Amino acid sequence: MNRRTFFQTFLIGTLATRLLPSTSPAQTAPTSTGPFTLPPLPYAPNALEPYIDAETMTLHHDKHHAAYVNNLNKAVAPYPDLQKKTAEELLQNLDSLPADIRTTVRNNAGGHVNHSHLWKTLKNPGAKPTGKLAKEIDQAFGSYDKWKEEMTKTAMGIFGSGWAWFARAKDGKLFIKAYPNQDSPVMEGATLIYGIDVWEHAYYLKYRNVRADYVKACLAILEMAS
Ligand code: MN3
Repeated sequence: MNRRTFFQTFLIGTLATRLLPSTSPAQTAPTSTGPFTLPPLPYAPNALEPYIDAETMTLHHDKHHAAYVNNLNKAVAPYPDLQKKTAEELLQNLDSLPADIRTTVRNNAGGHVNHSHLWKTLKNPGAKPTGKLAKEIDQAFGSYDKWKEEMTKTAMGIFGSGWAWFARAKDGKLFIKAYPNQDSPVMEGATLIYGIDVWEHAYYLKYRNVRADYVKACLAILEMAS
């Protein structure tokens, strides 16, 4: 680009910026298009305070979860057949995916599915599970307090980034298990019930390095999807 072209481009760019209304569609359009979409948070970002701060919720949902959705859309963009599948179906059939996108789909479909469930299971104040699920927890873990101990132990035992998941296996059995990165019980055909996200992006602004306090906060606002 020569000097004259540069200034012409600069001038046109400047004029265009000034002429465009501030709410132009170009500025509010989603950053990526594709079959997968970011679900809205089902409450205001400050709804979980003081347990989870509004800034963390906003970044976690609007940036981190959005990035998983965008990356998943980019990964399946060259594959029309895969665009028709749900994120859960992709995760349950990783071996059948083209090798060049397998890891990307594992990480980002996992991130999308895990976070989509997470938002639905947080409520301030949280509530103890009731009904059939409460009875099943007592049978499988001894009591709700024992279940909480097991969740805490699992969440605290994860080295690096990952999740502690409480889920129902294909055979109907309840289990608690640690998963690295964005791996998900959904990969094994299990149904998600409640997860604790121990990636530092989920807590570092408020809790810094003290994961134990964050895990305690999570268990105070949990609302199981039964
Ligand atoms: Mn997260």
